[in-house]
Amino acid sequence: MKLIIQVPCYNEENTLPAAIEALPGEMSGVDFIEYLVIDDGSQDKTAEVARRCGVHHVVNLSKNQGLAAGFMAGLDACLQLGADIIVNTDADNQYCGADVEKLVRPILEGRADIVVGERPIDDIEQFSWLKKKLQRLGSWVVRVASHTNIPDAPSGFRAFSREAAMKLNVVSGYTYTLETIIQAGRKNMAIISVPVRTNPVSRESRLFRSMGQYIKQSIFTILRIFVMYNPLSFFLFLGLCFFGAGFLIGLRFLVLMFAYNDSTGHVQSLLLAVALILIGVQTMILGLQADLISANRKIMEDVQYCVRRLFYDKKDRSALEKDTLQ
Ligand SMILES: Nc1nc2c(ncn2[C@@H]2O[C@H](COP(=O)(O)OP(=O)(O)O)[C@@H](O)[C@H]2O)c(=O)[nH]1
Ligand SMILES: [Mg+2]
Repeated sequence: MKLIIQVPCYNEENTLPAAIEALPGEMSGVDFIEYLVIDDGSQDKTAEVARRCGVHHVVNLSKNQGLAAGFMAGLDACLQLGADIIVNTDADNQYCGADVEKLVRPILEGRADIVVGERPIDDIEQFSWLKKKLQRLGSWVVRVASHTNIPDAPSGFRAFSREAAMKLNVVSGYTYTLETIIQAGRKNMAIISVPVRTNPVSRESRLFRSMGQYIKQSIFTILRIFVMYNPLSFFLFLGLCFFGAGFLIGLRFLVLMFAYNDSTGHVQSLLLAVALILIGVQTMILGLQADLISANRKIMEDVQYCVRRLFYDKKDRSALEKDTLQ
């Protein structure tokens, strides 16, 4: 059983040593623990510091690609290195390294495919009231969209089984945290949450430079996730709103014309009614098209999973074939 703990990094030379130091070196039920750092085009000495701290693998991305791409590059490397379990943690030592075991245990016991660490958000003094509320709102939207009950969706402290890591796929360039939970829920993976401890915040967030940016990104991400994973209901709802408004305005026109014999004027409202009804119908058709695209996406994801299995488990497969032939 091999556990690889991956740490996505962007200019983390100052906090990385403390984060690595806190990680466990051994664990019951695990034969090997290795650390992997993703150096996402850092301008400082992140990679050098990582090696000095005893990190076993460093994935170098020559240009900064953002956290989601860094996370996926890490997963890819861990799978290639034969990890049975992959843990993701932050380089700012935000999460308590000793709690890695709490994340890994349910996977070792076969109770979960993905385990998300739940931070005591209300007790984190450095998080503003607004940030706490936005995190709660984001988590709620993710719970609704994913049909899971993960209380802390933006948490980056999590563990994945090899099988789960092979099924994941992140489209958003900005964050992987919300999208992966939704995929896990939709693909019927066993995803659970365990409470974890956090350390005091050691520096400002690298992901959000200001509250305005945080709000903008959160709303955009949540909206995008909703449209991406529920296109039919989203566009049908939107289309029905337009259609309903057009219908009511059109009805008013007809009532005025037939019940009150008022056929003068009201051309503007008739035009508005027709335009709204047309927009409504078009939007609903868009929903059907988006639904077809999302069905295609599911097929593509299945194909991608098969390709990954063939690619990553080639060695296991040839061993298996040898066994069967003998
Ligand atoms: N690969 C990659 N990782 C990043 C980037 N920006 C931040 N990170 C890493 O993502 C993790 C979370 O960042 P952090 O600033 O602590 O965000 P917060 O905890 O959500 O406020 C840390 O390990 C960062 O080094 C980036 O552009 N690329
Ligand atoms: Mg952090």
